[in-house]
Amino acid sequence: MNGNRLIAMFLGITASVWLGVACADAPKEAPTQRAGRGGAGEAKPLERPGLTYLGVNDRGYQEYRNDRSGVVLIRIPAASFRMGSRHRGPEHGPVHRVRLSPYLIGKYEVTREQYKRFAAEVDPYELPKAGWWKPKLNYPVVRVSWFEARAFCQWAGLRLPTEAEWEYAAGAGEGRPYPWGRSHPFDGGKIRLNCQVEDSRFDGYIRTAPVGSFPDGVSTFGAFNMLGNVLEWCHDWYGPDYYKTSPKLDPQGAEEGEERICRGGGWQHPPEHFHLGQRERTHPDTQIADVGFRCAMSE
Ligand SMILES: [Ca+2]
Repeated sequence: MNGNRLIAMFLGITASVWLGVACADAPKEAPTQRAGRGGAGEAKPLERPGLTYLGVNDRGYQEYRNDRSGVVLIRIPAASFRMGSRHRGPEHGPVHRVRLSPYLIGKYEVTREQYKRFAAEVDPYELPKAGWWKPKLNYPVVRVSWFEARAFCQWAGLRLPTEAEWEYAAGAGEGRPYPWGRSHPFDGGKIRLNCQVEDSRFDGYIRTAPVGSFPDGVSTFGAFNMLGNVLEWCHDWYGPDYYKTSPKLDPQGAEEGEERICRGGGWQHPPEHFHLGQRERTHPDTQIADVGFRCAMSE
């Protein structure tokens, strides 16, 4: 399976340093670097046909339901952050500043139930067989190509996230290796992601896990399974030098290419594989057992 997949991994830490300048009249509080935290929760809710406002989540961000698909979306404020990794080879850098317009991103990976709803309405799509095991409908859909993932999103009135949107939704631009912070995925007796270890039942699941599993691994914005469970297709073509030339505002990926970006690592990867700066890529026709997707939309 790994033979037909070209994977680039990058482990590294994107350190961003905030420099404050003290002066006599300045407030004593340490400035926060948690970009946008709570900001979306206080904003006036969006009013869009087919989008139902669900309220503010426990992280302070607004959530919505896409009525056609049932996909739950988190509203992410406009942001400026440092994207990429400086420690894992030239393809994954340079670390560069990116600005994002406000957007919404799936709280969970798209489920088999949601994909089944799409496949029932749109020919010629079918709910893929998971393969040698039979996950329930609340598990992430896998074995879907980039084209199938895009077709689902278009049916729902949504789209795939860009790589930049994915990275910011996962890490909030805080320069840390994991959505939850800096602790190793298994520190403190917790298991924060679904991955592959020698004892395949260690994290409770031999293969994929239901979406919304591993609540200790949730992101700043309240998104689940950004790392682990299934890799997630992004919109972008992969280009080895793209980070050197990408536009600062809302980068969309290379103009052309042979592989599409997917992010976040999957259940077949070992714990040391996971890092928010890690990029992976594969041919858009690929249908494999650890690649799924989540949706996004522009605000
Ligand atoms: Ca995932």
